[in-house]
Amino acid sequence: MMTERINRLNTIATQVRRDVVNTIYYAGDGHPGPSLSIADILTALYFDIMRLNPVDPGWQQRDRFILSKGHACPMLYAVLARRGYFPPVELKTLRSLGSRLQGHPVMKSTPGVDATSGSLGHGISQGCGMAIAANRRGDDNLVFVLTGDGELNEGIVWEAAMCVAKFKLANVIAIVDNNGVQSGGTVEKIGGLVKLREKWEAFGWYTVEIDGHNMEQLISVLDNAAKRGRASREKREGMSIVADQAPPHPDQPVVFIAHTIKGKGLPYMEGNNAWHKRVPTDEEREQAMSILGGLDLE
Ligand SMILES: Cc1ncc(C[n+]2csc(CCOP(=O)(O)OP(=O)(O)O)c2C)c(N)n1
Repeated sequence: MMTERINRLNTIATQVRRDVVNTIYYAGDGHPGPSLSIADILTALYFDIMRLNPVDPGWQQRDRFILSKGHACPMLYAVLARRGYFPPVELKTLRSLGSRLQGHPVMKSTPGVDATSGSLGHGISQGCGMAIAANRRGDDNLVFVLTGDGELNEGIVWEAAMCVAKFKLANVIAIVDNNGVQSGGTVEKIGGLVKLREKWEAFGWYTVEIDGHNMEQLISVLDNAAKRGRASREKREGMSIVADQAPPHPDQPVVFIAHTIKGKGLPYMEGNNAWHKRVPTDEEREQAMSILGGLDLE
């Protein structure tokens, strides 16, 4: 049963990787490396973990997802299309005038997009507001926020992280796409971002390091975090996230530091930052198709 579930999700992750290559190829612009980095995380969320209704994207009880590193939206669009929010063929319109699929996510344009992003740094802050609103309404929906690691150079991230912990927003689940690289080089060299785990812990968050490409691990920890996030404070007591770590305090928000590889899935892109923002040539696209298989955008 578990194997079937993992195999199904891994097949979808491969399909959406293929979609991203095609989408950026047709658009003639976009960010393939940052998108492939988050394929497995988004597949786990949208096809297994989140409470959603693609037929009614504005459903109030839905879980929210904020792609704080908005430049990776080709992957968000691919996942939304395959999940049924709009036809996959529409992915071909990425970045064209009048398209619902702009180069960075726009919540009022695209069905399924919960937050406008692109200017880095704002996702945790947006999530903080959405989580407070859910609590005030008495809803048990969750707010997932995915940030880049280079993005954590933005000061507002830490101000917002402090607020989420202060307001005891256990309904926020953050994931850091910790691929170690940003547009201009390594994250450590550019912003001096070190001791990430200790930083989040110091800001009051329960911090778990995971392999962001291991589907089995992803769904296990995200499932635990989601069940905990929906539970009452009383029931959260003692609910654990991973076997080898003590459970969080019932008031703590959870952050996953997901170790990932930029460009994951295509060996010629993996760890090569030239693919931060670049369009595949005809040959490179063909090569990607032969590695990833699956369906075209139609
Ligand atoms: C406020 C702001 N500053 C700069 C940029 C330009 N920018 C786009 S992507 C990027 C790098 C982001 O790095 P990271 O968060 O590690 O994401 P990844 O490259 O892994 O996708 C930068 C600086 C931006 N979009 N917003």
